[in-house]
Amino acid sequence: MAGMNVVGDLFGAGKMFLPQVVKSARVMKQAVAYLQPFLEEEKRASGLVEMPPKGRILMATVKGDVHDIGKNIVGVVLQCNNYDVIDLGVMVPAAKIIEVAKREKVDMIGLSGLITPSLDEMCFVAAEMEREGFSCPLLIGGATTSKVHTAVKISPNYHRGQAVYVLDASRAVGVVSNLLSETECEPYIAGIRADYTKVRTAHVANEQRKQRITVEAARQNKFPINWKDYKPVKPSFLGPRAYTNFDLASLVPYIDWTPFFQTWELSGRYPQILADNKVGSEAKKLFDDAQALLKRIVEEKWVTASGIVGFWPANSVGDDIEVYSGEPRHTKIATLYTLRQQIARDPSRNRAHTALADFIAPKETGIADYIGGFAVTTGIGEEEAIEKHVAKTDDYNRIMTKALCDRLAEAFAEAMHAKVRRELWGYAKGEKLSNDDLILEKYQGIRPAPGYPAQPDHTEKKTLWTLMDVRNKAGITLTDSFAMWPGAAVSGLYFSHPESHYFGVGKVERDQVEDYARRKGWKVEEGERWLASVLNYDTASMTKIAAA
Ligand code: B12
Repeated sequence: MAGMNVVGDLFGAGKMFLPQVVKSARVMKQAVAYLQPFLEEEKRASGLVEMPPKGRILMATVKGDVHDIGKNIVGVVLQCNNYDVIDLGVMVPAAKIIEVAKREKVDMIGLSGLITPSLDEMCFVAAEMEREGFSCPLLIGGATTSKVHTAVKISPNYHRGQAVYVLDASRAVGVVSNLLSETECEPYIAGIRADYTKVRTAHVANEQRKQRITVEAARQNKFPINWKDYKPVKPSFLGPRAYTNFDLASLVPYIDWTPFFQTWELSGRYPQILADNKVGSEAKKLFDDAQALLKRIVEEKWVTASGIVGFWPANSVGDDIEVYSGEPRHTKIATLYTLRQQIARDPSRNRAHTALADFIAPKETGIADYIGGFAVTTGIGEEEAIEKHVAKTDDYNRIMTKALCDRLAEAFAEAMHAKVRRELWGYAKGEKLSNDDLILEKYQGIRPAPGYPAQPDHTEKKTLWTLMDVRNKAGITLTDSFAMWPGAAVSGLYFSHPESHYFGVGKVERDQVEDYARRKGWKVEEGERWLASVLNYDTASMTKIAAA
């Protein structure tokens, strides 16, 4: 245990890398598991008292969210530093967090979330902690969280205690030890409060500076495509087609390894990272371990790759995309809703205010255009495989398996997109691109995902699920917050037009939210809830939570 404290200190000081820490934790856990009965016996015989943990921390991925790889990493790092971690797993409702926190008398609560709807849920947990009289610190982490959101939205819901944003695993121990230190805690929290007040002020000033134009004006400046001479390619089939047992081995060449190293906090692009002066040697060991495990996952079929793709006749009507059952286009079977950029720009720069609908031929052109959709996962069997093949004490391989399944999911999306372009839709039959070019997205057409910057509304996944019966045909379900289960999953739309491209909608104004809500059959508050992360204004509902 004392050895682990050294490991923890070295990691905190930037002298050890995350994979080394997690591997050290594995040695410690395995040694402790072996020694436990002897230690107990010795303790009993000699009356020795065990060194108590430095503090007890409850961690949970919030309700509706499924990803826990980052939270697991933080948990291991904290355990290395002799903190007692109670991990409630994923999709944990606020009531359960509150109940366990009270029962276990924890010193701190840590929340994690990957997708934007989780940000609202975190505000709710903070408000519930306030209501229940908690005053312990609340740690906030996960890919979708930020210092600004923690300061502006979460903190004001929790006056009795302090919400603290933690960027990554390497900061976790420093933050926790300050918060639990008798002498440091008060000045540390005072520092955070002062910092967050500044962040809030800067945020308001920043938002006011970023002027938006009306949605009507933005529509007048849509992305211009000359439809006159354009003849869309008809996909080789219409409707959905499932691929329930896709060849795992064929996905491996499509893996983009750079994000894999990011997961392990080793920064640099693959393959250069393997020869990097600072992290190269650790990156190489990590990569070798990953290759060995990946080989087992693929050869022993630890997981099943299951996916579905579909194509439909489609035309745009304003900012909506109408999806039809077939030709002639009499029966509309769905509408896909898109959001439009509203940022005020220098008119001389002549840049459009784009919405995804701009990439589909408008209905009035009479052009027979098409749209595609997909949902893929490589997470079926993941949990079971980890339980079966990896020891409970082996955090390194447990985290590694999850990281590899996530990489395979992204690779599946990439492989399927290539198959769609070259064969299933077939609008780029002669395409020949290297893996590097694929990563650089040098192909024709895009596959934006609900939740990504071009379509920040996660609820749009529901339409895809209905159109393709994704739940039954591909085995992927949606949570209350529209996260996908299994977690290693990606879904989105296919656009084929050569000028279609990725962009960020950015912040939107109330006029567009009202219009979007009306089109989707929502109350405005519902629109504000699902678009919370891209609103250019503060909503009454959030102010209410903050004031509660
Ligand atoms: C890799 C990745 C994926 C992978 C795996 C995700 C994962 N590992 O959880 C896959 C391909 C499966 C994926 C899928 C999706 N993704 Co994704 N993905 C990413 C990406 C590129 C990196 C995330 C990651 O794994 N980081 C590494 C891990 C270790 O970091 P981490 O989870 O953030 O954790 C660290 C810290 O946050 C912190 N931390 C985390 N939790 C906690 C808790 C506490 C208490 C503390 C103290 C600290 C702490 O410490 C951790 C370790 O350092 C991000 C973009 C980015 N750069 O962040 C987008 C991103 C997270 N994805 C996003 C989206 C939208 C999706 C999808 C919805 C897309 C879609 N429609 O298919 C799906 C959702 C999947 C689902 N199941 O529902 C958005 C989310 C924001 C949003 N708009 O909602 C992002 C931000 C991309 C973007 N810019 O839009 N994704």
